[in-house]
Amino acid sequence: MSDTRTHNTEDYLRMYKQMVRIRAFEDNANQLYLSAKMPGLTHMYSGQEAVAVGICEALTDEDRITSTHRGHGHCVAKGAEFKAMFCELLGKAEGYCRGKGGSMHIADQSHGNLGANAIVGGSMGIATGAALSAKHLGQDFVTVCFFGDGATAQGLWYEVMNMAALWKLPVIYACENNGYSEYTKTEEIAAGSLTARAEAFGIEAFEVDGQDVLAVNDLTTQLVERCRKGEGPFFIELKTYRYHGHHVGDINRDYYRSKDEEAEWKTVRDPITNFGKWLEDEKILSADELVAINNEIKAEAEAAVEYALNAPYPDTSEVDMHVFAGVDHALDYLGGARG
Ligand SMILES: Cc1ncc(C[n+]2csc(CCOP(=O)(O)OP(=O)(O)O)c2C)c(N)n1
Ligand SMILES: [Mg+2]
Repeated sequence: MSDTRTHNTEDYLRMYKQMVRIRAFEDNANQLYLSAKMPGLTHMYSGQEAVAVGICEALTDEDRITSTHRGHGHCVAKGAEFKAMFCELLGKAEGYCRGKGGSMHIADQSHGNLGANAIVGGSMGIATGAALSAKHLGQDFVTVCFFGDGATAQGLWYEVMNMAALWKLPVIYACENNGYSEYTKTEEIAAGSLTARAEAFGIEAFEVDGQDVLAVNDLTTQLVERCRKGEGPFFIELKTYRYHGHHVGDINRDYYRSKDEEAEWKTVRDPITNFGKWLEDEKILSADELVAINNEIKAEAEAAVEYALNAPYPDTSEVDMHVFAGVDHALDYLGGARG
């Protein structure tokens, strides 16, 4: 673990807890899906916790993020509550999007989370637009755009990087390179280095170990401060790994990645175990305290699942609520032809 910035015990504790909370959330979401209690599809964030937590810990509630199809970790790290998240996954009325978004479309505006997006690369324009609006309105919030390595194949990224660099927008493009796009290794589809692509637009680019929460946090803190001074945009490539298959039902992963590779990331490179060990070595937390935190969070997640399972579905009268910008807009859009 690298720790070049001064954190206090509270900071360390919050970062550790947030990583454990993401893992606990995903373990429960996985179980819900496997026991056929959850509709739709979901993509687990387990293994990538240090990225979301290291980055979001450097942001305020006013700072914005945009997220991806693998976005539960971003939501939790940016302050979302378990109950409303599980309700959203289960299509319940108390979900963040009143149950209409599901796993891949959670937004939480109260914490600056502009939303996840099932369209790979889809949030790049939204993040850049948010940064453009901040600049024009003289607001000093920063936007972090999370996306995967596969999304760097989308033409939109090159369009928004050009604009962001020209107009010096306060946006950080954070690429979570987990080594795979669905079932294909990144090195089989991406020529050259990702940082060089950002540098071609004159954007300062960085690579960081995405399993080291302190390294991620340290770098992001510096870049957020620089963004606020008008020195953005920036690009960060975070090397990480997803523990599950591409999605929860992906049973083919034995064919595209080896068990040895998986085992190495899940043991010696695990971001939570390593941070826990470091906290113990530095005498910040004892082994017993770490176990107590884990148990407490596990219980919190299980109680939230129970709550969501028993929560009501939205009333059918809400079926077209929040689907369009407004009923008048919807009628215009439909040419007034709604019966
Ligand atoms: C525009 C678009 N093309 C294809 C897909 C299908 N798809 C969903 S996830 C994914 C791979 C994304 O890989 P990456 O960006 O590396 O994210 P990761 O799944 O590894 O987190 C693809 C191709 C999609 N959802 N949207
Ligand atoms: Mg990927």
